[in-house]
Amino acid sequence: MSNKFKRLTSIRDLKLMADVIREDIIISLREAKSGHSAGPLGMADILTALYFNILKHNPKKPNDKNRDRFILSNGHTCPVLYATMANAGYFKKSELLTLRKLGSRLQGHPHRAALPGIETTSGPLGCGLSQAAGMALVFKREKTKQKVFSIVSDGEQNEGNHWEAVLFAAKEKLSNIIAITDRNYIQIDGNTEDVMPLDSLKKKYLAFNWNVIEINGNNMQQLISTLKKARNNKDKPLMIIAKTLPGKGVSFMEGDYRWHGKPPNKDEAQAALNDLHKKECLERGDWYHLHQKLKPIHKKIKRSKK
Ligand SMILES: Cc1ncc(C[n+]2csc(CCOP(=O)(O)OP(=O)(O)O)c2C)c(N)n1
Ligand SMILES: [Mg+2]
Repeated sequence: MSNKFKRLTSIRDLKLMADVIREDIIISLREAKSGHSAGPLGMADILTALYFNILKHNPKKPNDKNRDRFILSNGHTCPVLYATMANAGYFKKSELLTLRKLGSRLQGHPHRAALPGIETTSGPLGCGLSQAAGMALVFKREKTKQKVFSIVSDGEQNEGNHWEAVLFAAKEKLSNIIAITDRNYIQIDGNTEDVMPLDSLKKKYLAFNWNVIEINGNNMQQLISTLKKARNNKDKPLMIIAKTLPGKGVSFMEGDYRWHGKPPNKDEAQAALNDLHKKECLERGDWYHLHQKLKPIHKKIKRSKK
């Protein structure tokens, strides 16, 4: 199975898509008036790399037997998953404005049966890697080629059952698991190293008999080259420790754990969008492209104010 959607191959296009996704996260959270800001913004580059370049998937056939699996274990960060899936073509972008509304398919934590393309229901932390390991074991036994990608957060590694899955995957030599830790050093009410120190995560995974790579999870070039190589991972499961900046792109959210579970209000959302646009201008100097991109976004903002 090949990627049946607009696969983005240039780093520049992938970075632009990640910024569109950040904007969509802000707009959907503003509309929902509840939800998580920091983690999703920090993870936008990882999700973009996966859904627009790395994963074998088909948004029009979400149940295709041969698709790679993607498990979002830290379910509270689903605004980034929904924004990515909408941009990839799983559903219309206008549906992003239904985030967390009664009866919406886009609940505050992902609900597998509600939305085609969501592989597992998540929210209770620490469960995703076990689910990924179960899938990976089946694929290994059936000698099929799919990979199981799973994002786990750093805060959720406070959960004991996460480490049971780490032991199990190593025992079964599940080299078809490509796990990614969103290493943003924050959790619900503090910095990870104050609440429950985790470092050195690298040494821990090596001791548990995993392959380990450490990268900057906000560097698109590194993400793409690492994830491409990861498809050839051998002998042991792989943990990519991706250091990310929580709140990435929004100056007043960056690095601040108080934005873990808080949405922007109307003024904050506008300031956040201004920040994201300013960053694009400074980094790329591409005013024309930016201008074109702003039109639909502004339409959406108007709609969400009604
Ligand atoms: C089993 C379980 N315990 C507690 C929670 C409540 N909870 C929700 S998010 C969170 C913090 C997790 O840390 P992390 O995912 O690193 O936060 P982020 O980086 O997204 O700010 C906690 C404790 C939960 N969802 N599941
Ligand atoms: Mg975290």
